[in-house]
Amino acid sequence: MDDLRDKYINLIADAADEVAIEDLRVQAVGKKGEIALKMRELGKMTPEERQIMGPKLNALKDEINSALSAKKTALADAALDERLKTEWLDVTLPGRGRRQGSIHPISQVTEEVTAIFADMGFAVAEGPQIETDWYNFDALNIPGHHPARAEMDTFYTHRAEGDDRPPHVLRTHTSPVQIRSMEKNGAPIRIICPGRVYRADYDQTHTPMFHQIEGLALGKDISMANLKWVLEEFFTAFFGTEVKTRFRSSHFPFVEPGAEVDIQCKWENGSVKVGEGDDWLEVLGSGMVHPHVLKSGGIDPDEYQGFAFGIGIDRLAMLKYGIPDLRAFFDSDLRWLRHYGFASLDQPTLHGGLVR
Ligand code: 2U9
Repeated sequence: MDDLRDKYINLIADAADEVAIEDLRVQAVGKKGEIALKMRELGKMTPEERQIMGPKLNALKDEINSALSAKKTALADAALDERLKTEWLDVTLPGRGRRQGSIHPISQVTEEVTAIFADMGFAVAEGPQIETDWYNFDALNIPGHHPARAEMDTFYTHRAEGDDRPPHVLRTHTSPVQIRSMEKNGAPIRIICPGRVYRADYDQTHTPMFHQIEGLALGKDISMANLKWVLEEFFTAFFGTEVKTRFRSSHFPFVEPGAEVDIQCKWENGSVKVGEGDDWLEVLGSGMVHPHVLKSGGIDPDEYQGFAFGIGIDRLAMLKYGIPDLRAFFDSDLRWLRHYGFASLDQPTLHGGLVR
């Protein structure tokens, strides 16, 4: 019994890993292990011998089991110590930088412009980019023969052969949105319509897709004076400095009278500064909505009248943020986007300030 005990206690002490411990367990105290064999021999003994040997064998079995489990714990602890020595990390190291996207100047300026007009009570309206020729032209007092249709370099969709219906167009301005809004909500109304528009033109100052914001305010007592106040209020908030405007009489089929609007500026070393000097820069078209257009939108021109205006977002962005070439806006060049883009958590707002 003592030999058996010494043998297993020594073997357990020398075991190198958990596999060896398991082998020893099977060999010593398993169902067919050495202790079990000895237990079987009890049957051949006299009752007196059995009374002595039985408890001794049980005690030996308990002792070996305890030694096995103590060694198992010691081995697991040692393995953990070993892992902790090699597998560690320095939580004080700086993190790996993640590349962040940026807000495109057009999105930025659209947000700025809508915030300013929202403050003056204008809601935002949107509509489809593919329009019928009625919404894009006829409803806006531009009939089929009108030269303005040709001047707009319109993109037409294709009709199947034998289909004589007029083709759809890519909207050349966001004005159809205002017609749809008039139809849907009637007057009074105060909306701005930002969005993409399309004209077949491409050079340093024109891209076939660009962005406009148009505004419409209809009521029973709205005049050009209101238009002038709203626009001056807008430019002053947008450029962060008092901006004078100059209205020049002009013609657009959808307004009567019509006016082009210039803002006060100064040229300095080839770049333009808004809100100072005595030069003028044309930025906007506007006027009192033509009675034909009001009728197209289902509004009685004897009851309501109001103003409308249109402005290019891309041009506004170039002016405010000193961006030289319009075409680069749509090249998706990451270097350009990083340079001219805005941090998503650093968006100018009306309350936080629109100008840095
Ligand atoms: C309705 C009635 C009238 C919107 C107007 C202009 C004049 C205009 C240009 C400015 C720069 C287009 O992006 S641009 O090239 N826009 O000159 N826009 S009046 O008149 C409307 C619109 C909708 C129902």
